[in-house]
Amino acid sequence: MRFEPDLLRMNDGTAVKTAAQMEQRRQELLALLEEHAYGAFPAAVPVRGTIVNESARACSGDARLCDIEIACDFGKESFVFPVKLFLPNTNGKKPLLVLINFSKDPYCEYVPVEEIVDNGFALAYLYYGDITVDDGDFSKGAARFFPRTGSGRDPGKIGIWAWGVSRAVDYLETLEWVDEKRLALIGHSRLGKTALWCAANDMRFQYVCSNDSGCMGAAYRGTWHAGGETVSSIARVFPYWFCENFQKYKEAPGTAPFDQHLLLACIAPRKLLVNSAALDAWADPVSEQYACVGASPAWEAYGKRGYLGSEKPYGTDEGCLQGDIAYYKRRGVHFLGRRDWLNFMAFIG
Ligand code: GTR
Repeated sequence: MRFEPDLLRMNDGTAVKTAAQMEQRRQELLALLEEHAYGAFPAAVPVRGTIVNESARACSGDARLCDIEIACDFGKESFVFPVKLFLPNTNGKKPLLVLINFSKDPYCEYVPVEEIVDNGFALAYLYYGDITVDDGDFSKGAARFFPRTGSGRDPGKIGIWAWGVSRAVDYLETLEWVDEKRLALIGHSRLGKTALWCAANDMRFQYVCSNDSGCMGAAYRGTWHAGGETVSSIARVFPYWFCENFQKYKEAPGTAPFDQHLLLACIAPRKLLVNSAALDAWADPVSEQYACVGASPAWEAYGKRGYLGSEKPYGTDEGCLQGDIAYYKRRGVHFLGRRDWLNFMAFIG
């Protein structure tokens, strides 16, 4: 199968053959996605983290729950947002799962906190609304620190949520128990799109798990299936998730100079798991699988294993967790559930 645009062709036409060339190509892809889709990734600022509250009772006493405030320094003003950290009472380095989620409360239907802790993982929990609101208002939360310039490439909300995740990691990565080789980012749906864009830019994440991220997440548009979300629809309904330039593709989606295998390729050479749900036609599971096939050459160019799964669409509760880019289709609907987490934890190991 041929994937367009050609991942392994540099802007000047040179074929990518080496890891060094792939790294250069990765920079071109990030620039392309900034310009046409997500907007410029907002710059880092100095960050301070403070534990403001601590409980030893989390998960029946198997974990400490730390309420952390992340203060981002914008000169005269700071932007402060909370992170909740579940830290298992085990010795030594621990893998850290960073989750950006929809609920203020981590004890919600999407997060099996006890099971995560029982498996030895620490969990850093961010509520996306604490970074900025999910609408077209750019005067609230972190968004107000990134004034709109009218350049067409001002970050959309996905870019601003992603920036918040990276600022939390500025603090979290300083904690001495963090196993930086197993620092992972997880997001579901629009926050799966956010996780992909964040990790594409933030090389500290060694693992990324996108769950049901769909259109403008992990779904390759060149293989769109009936019932799936389209660029025209997402640009119309959620214009503020993206930069203004993205609006050009609302009427002419076929002219967009990028597709989602290029976003996945920006995660290489690190490890990526694309998780889908069989009954989630809107996120187009089959096209999510194809995007993994299409992105695989980026891993291979880095000398990694790439995608080792099937090219034929998987059935329900099937996939391949081997390889550095993995895909799995679980049974059920659009949801971030226990079985998704079991996959993430098996993948990260
Ligand atoms: C839908 C949107 C999808 C997906 C989802 C979600 O309405 O069309 O792209 O992001 O929301 O985030 O739950």
